[in-house]
Amino acid sequence: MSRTGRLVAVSNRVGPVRGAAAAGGLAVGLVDALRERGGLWFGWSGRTASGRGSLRQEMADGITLATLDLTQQDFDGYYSGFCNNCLWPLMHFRIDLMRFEHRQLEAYRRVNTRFAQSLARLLRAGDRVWVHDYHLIPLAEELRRRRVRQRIGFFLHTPFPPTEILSTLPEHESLIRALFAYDLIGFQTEEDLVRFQEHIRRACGGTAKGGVVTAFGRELRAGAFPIGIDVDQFHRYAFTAPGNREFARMQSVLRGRDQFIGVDRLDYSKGLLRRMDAFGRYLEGHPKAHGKVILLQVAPVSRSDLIAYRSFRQELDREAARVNGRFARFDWTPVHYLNRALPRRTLAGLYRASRVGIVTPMRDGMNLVAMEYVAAQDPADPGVLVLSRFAGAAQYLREALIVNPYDGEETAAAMHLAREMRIQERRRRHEALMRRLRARDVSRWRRDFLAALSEVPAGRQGLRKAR
Ligand code: GDG
Repeated sequence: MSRTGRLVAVSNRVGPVRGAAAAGGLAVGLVDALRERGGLWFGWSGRTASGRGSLRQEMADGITLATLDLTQQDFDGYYSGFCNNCLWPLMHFRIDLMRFEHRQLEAYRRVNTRFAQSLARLLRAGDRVWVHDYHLIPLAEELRRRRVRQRIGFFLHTPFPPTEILSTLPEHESLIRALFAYDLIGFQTEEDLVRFQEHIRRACGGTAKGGVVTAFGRELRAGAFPIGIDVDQFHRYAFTAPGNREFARMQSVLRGRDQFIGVDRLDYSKGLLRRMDAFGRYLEGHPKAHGKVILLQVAPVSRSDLIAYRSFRQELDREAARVNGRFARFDWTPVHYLNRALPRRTLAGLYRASRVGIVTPMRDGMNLVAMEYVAAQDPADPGVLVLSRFAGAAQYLREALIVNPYDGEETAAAMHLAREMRIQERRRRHEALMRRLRARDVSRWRRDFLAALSEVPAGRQGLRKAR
């Protein structure tokens, strides 16, 4: 491995570098890695422009940010269209919501080609390229066409669907084939890795032994690299200003009431409707909790240009209103529901003030909120995490109360159990969960992935023929 080479990260969006804390776990993890050796971060600027525009480069905190604008047409076809309206539902097993249009797939390919054209010119010998997520599956293939020989790794932040689901996507074969231009592919969990290997065996006539996968006359490495958070940093957020001020403020507002908290982008994969329903069931089954418990749901609006998201939001509004209409009293509103994003440190204080963390996605690659909730707790008097078995995080956070979100009664029962749990049991579970968070934190994620990328046997990267 070249110790001198840069790390080149590529993601759909290039996030802010300063105050990256505001942008969520992934940006924090990447920024640290890029800072270590003066890396490059390449991707979309987040802006649309009338023309194609040219590559913009700027320095921030020792990191080179290289960004491109998208045309409105590319934004609609690539980002809103193929990425968010087709691949995202597919990856979350929601083929009922998947909308496929050939011209959107073309826009997806066009943007990936454009990214590759610009990026290829910026690369130096010895660089390691780390591409993120489903937006950029064809990128390596396009780079290889431009004679890029550096090591290129890919990390999928979402789940990898089973072959029956994946094969509903027209042209899925060309996307999977494109993955074989990477040297290393990382998944969130062993389950995702196994589904990928199964697909290669069953649908592509390939082989998968250990981490070595062959198909289409090519070979790559694949592994599970569960993402984590910066545990100590997040804990600090909850216990220092302004997080601790928000905690105190929340406590005085709660006046002894117990708070359940949910924090999710407003997305159908996050299980918000069924969560509201389960909370209603909990209140129905536990009249003594009336007036004493509230559910705070922070759900910043996302992808609101898509119909699936707009109608989902309306349904959720109705469901929250239904629970409130049914149970509220003049001095108590059970569901507090916000569509605004809050600063990260405020969130930390709110997690700390919450007796129960409710993380019940129907399907989720990992779920960082589950980890943040645990990290923000007071070890002397920690809250309890209720976690869906369909979040990747459930593979690791075994001491949470694991539920099946399709079972409203089970979820309601877990809410009750969590609220009633005795302090010794809460401490025991929290301690164990913190050990797990520390063992798989965000720096281990990037260390393990980059080490595995460096260990890919040297050769003609991406052109390695299967033996
Ligand atoms: C994808 C995968 C995978 C949320 N609301 C606010 C806010 N957030 C932050 C959270 C957390 C992040 O956004 C969300 O991360 P998740 O992991 O929960 O979910 P996705 O956004 O769907 O992320 C997922 C992840 O990638 C990483 O690989 O775990 O499975 O779907 O950090 O705190 N942050 C602020 N205000 C909010 O209101 N500041």
